[in-house]
Amino acid sequence: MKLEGIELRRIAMPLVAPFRTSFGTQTTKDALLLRAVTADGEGWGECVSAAEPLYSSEYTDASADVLRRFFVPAVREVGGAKEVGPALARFHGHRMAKAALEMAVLDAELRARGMPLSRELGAVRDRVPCGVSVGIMDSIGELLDVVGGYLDAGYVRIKLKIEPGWDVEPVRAVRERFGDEVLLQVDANAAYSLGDARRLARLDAFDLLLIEQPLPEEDILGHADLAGLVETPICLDEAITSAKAAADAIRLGACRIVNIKAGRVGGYLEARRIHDVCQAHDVPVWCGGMVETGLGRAANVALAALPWFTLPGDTSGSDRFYSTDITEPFVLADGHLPVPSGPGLGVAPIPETLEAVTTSTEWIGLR
Ligand code: OSB
Ligand code: MG
Repeated sequence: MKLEGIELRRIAMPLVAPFRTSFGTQTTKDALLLRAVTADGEGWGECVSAAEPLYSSEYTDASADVLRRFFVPAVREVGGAKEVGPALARFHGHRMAKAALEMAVLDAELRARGMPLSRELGAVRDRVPCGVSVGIMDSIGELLDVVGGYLDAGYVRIKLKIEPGWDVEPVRAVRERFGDEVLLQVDANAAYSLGDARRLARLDAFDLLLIEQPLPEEDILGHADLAGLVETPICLDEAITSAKAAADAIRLGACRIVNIKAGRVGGYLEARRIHDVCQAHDVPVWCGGMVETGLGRAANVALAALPWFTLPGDTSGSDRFYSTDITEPFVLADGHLPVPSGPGLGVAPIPETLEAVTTSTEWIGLR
């Protein structure tokens, strides 16, 4: 495989409804797509960084900048996706940009080989059960309406975003309305401190699957301490930046469950290594989401089909966020999404739809 160049493409897509988390409210998706062009065809990557550095230190303009200045030139000679990570290893951070570049090269390579991403990663399922991430609402009544709609749509697991002041009461209300059978979990996006342990322990009464990332990204030991103060399993998201970070967090007792997001950890190949590390330690994993378009969604569904993804992921249907996706939409059937079976991602942007949401393009030639 020889890379001829990478196209960077910025797109803007409205969300069907504002998505509020403890770190902010998102109303549009301002995304960066990569198109890897090779002599044998092309491949697509999606960078999951957001417009502002609120979830992590990365943000879209910075991802585009580091790609054009450093990462794309550094992969000029790579012969395949496996070489992308090593070629970028000397550069610190910017894992979302690294992941997007690796994804584009991987898609191009697999398409050329006629190999589906799911099979390349080691998937064992042809469909995956789907959960949905539910934002913070203005009222409990509104929350119950939204959760009821998702349950009617077939979602098999509900994740409630929480923050101080929006935690015990919404969880109680959802349990009271929809019953104890619903698989339910919460995600704090680092909004708490160890001093909130007694508050978080009140969630133990509601039989939650997990509490996701209650404390700041760097606070591994804090999570280990918190794990001794609450019964609900702690799951880490932001803190798990690599397979090594996952192994360390597990050894320190900071988490009993891991959320795997390929973008956060530098790519789908590192995501698979985290899957393997967690399986070796008997720590369940599930596939997180970053409000992806159909491109990232396709790759997430492929990843979620690996054997140790034993909990439903944030692999919701396209219509969770978008009225029109840039690929054929992912549509829930009986609470599941089908794993694409075509080569590479198995999906590609629909040219007219992509054009309609594109705000700029830039070609970085390598020959
Ligand atoms: O913490 O899991 C998170 C979305 C954006 C940034 C961070 C997170 C999320 C989600 C998942 O909750 C949303 C999705 O389904 O893509
Ligand atoms: Mg999270």
